[in-house]
Amino acid sequence: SVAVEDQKFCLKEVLNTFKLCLSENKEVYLEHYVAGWRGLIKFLNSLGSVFGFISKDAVNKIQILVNHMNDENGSQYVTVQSMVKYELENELVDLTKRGSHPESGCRTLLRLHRALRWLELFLERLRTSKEDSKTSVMCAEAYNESLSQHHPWVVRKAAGMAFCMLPGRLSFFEVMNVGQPEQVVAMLGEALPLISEVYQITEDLYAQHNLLELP
Ligand code: 1Q0
Repeated sequence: SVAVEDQKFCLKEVLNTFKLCLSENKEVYLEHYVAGWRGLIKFLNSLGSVFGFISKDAVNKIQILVNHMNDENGSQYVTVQSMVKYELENELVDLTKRGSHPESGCRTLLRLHRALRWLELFLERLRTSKEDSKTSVMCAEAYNESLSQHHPWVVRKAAGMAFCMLPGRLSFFEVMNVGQPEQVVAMLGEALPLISEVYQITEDLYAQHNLLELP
């Protein structure tokens, strides 16, 4: 039925949300950014409960952003650019150490932004992988090159153990629900430039405002 189909992860769907993320003047819409992550979390959840601690944190971060979007100042949370401007101008961000704004949009989005770099690296590896490539290795390499630098030892350890539980390349491709491996590779080739662009625009914005190390 339609309802069941809706529950199923579909890479194309995620691709579409990342397409919607960028406005004409290259601002990042929070609504679609969040929707993109929702789709990815759906995928993660379908891989099993060992990834629960990861999806739980991601869901929590998304919820913080959605709450900002829904509260009375929601109109300031339309794009990442407007969010950054609003929170900085109104001193709603803890800049050097954790204080009275532990759930600022800026620090919360930064965590997802760093994870987006992991995703970019991982998907690029998947795209260029060979039949005998191991998803766990590709995932760990991508993680070590990006997100792991922001995680304490215990988290790195737990993440490393979870990666070992990833399904093999072919079943991984099947869960993406796109079709034959060649089609998955083609779609990844289409998705990656979009994800990279969203990442780079956010990265530049955060760098420009000195927000890349928010506590
Ligand atoms: C497929 C395997 C997924 C592996 C995801 C790699 C990320 C590992 C991260 C593990 C850490 C999670 C525990 C919590 C960490 C927090 O301390 C940390 C910092 O936040 P804070 O508030 O303490 O300062 N949080 C984070 O770093 C955010 C991590 C968010 C990770 C979101 C991952 C969503 C995964 C999506 C799966 C995508 C599958 C890719 C293939 C799909 C094809 C398009």
